[in-house]
Amino acid sequence: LGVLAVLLLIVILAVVLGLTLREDSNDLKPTFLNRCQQFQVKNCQHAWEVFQQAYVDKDPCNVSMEAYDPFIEATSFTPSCNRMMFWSKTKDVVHEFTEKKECFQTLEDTVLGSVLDGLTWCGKKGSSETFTTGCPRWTDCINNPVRSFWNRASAAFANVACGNITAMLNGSIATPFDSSSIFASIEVGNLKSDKVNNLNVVLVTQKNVVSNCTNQSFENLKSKLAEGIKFNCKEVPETQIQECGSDPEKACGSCW
Ligand code: AVW
Repeated sequence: LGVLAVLLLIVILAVVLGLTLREDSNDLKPTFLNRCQQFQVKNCQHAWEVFQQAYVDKDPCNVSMEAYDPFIEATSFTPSCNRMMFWSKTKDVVHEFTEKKECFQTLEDTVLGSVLDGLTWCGKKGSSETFTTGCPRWTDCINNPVRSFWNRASAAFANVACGNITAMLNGSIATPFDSSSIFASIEVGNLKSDKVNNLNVVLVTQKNVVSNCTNQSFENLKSKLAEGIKFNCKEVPETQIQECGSDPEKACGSCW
């Protein structure tokens, strides 16, 4: 009887472990739903189904930005004017800051960006499943499901931007406004002059300053901005941003 009990225990452990591993290898749906439920969204299950329709049963190198239109509509968000934060090549510093201080909101802090931040997914022709491994990487092909999603979501975020908006760019690289980035190729061109007054660039500098606000790439930025949107730029040390984020006494407007 003792041996039987031990065998039974082993079988149960194996089944539990197997199920856990299975969920780990394909965990997009639970992650999506968990993150979605952190926001006041009425129907996250519906959002998941609309999202999936963009890429399931499709060649993973042939998913267009437009395929996500129904999902973008289903998760429509109200923009917080004067608080919208864009970024390029500053992912860590910007999110560390917006997580600590509620002053600004990036796309990844909204439900639309939050549910998919850091994840990889794709479909396959002839299958109704979502895969999280074996998917094309960012540059493997242009029309991959992840890249098309971020392009589409970024266009939507920029389209509704309003008031004074901020962009954290990287002063430790030679071209802070890089024309191949999403910020340069999608977001700036989608800003509407009847809604956006100012674009305030915060150029994040480290000990080794490579670029300042007179950088040539900002001429390119200004030429891409719709007429009527004013451009400002300020060089701000990364340490100052980190300190301001950690100091609860410091008001949002006085960080830089
Ligand atoms: P970024 P963006 N391989 O820092 O302006 C893999 O250049 O483009 O900023 N992943 C990549 C690659 C690549 N070659 N290029 C970009 N990525 C992914 C949405 C990667 O996850 C917000 F609203 C990287 O961390 C911002 O204003 C991320 O794209 C704007 O778009 C950002 O690349 C930031 O896009």
